[in-house]
Amino acid sequence: MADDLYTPRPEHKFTFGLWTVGNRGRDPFGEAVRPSLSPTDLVRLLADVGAMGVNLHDNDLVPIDATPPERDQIVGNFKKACEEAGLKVPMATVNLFYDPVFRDGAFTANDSDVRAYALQKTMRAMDIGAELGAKIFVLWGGREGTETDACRRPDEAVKRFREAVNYLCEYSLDRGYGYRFALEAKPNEPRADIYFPTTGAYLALIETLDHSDMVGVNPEVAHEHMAGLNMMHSVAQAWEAGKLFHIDLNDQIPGRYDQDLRFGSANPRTAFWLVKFLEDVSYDGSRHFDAHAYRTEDYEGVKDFARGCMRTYLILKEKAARWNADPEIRAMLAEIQEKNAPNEYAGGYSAEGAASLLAQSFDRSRVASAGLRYERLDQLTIDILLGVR
Ligand code: GLT
Ligand code: MN
Ligand code: MN
Repeated sequence: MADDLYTPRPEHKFTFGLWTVGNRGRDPFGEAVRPSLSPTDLVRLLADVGAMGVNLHDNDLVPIDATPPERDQIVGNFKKACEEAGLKVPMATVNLFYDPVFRDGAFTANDSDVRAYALQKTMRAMDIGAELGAKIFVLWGGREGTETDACRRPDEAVKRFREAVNYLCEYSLDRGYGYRFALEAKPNEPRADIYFPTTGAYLALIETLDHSDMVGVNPEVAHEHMAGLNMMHSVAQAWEAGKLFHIDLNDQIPGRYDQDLRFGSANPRTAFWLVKFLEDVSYDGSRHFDAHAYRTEDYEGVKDFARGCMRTYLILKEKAARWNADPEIRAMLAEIQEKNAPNEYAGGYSAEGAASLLAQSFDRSRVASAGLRYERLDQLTIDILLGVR
């Protein structure tokens, strides 16, 4: 029974990027440690471990210099491999960071030819995604930033980025692709500073777009942690705004380089609150893992890594159900709820309500005298997480 609970099934909507299980372990100080696997081999690997889908950048699949006939053949073969393996392609994205042409950014670069090329490359990536059935298009502006702010004013970068996203929304509408765009923030790395460093920054931008309904966010655990933030809080704000279009699950020790660790492996407690939130609100998008295996692993280890991401998610999902059903926790939550009775300002502002609120006297010392018992509540959480409850 327990094992069955932790077995990934298509309805769990677990997905991985081609670049994640295909990561060869190269880092700034060392060469690749794993041989390169073809995209179709990676699709078979993902089917093997029980994923529902695979996501990709344009150049994870089609080399940047491929001719149109080569591109058609590669995409056709990949589509067939996904169908045979029973894998979906729910999300596509574009690589606007690897090629030297993007060294000063893509949509925000100072050279207008670079900006035009970035748009063209993105439109072609959208064509590939649409052909494979993707409905979510992620934009991660990894190079949209600076080492020196002498090169441009950040407000100019904001304007350029907005113009690009507006253009891409029109392209999707024009082609009838039905995409929803998910903007992914990161505070730094590979640039010293990246524009729109947090999910909150993108949420503010989205409201200024021509087609704001088509654009949401793709928060990543590691990126919010790199900014010292609480991932679940960012996700909850996006959710409340109707903007949680996609999510990148992984892990990260704060204050380090971009680690992209196996989901839940560094901070299982914060991962628990995140999983509990996603399950409590019935988030129905992909649970996408944007992480990679340790450099110590071969492809068996890559499978261990991928299985581990999904297993940890399912364990935490089961712990969340246990937490929600726990009688002592429920009683404590009911007590918290009792204090949440409607009062003078609950129905919104009125002159009479304001007058009555201004006239009210509050017994501050009585309110502040009783302990709130959050220590006990948190320890019950820890007991559940550590498996003694
Ligand atoms: C890159 C980055 C990720 C982004 C990917 C999408 S690529 O690996 O580190 O966080 O989600 O472009
Ligand atoms: Mn990352
Ligand atoms: Mn990511």
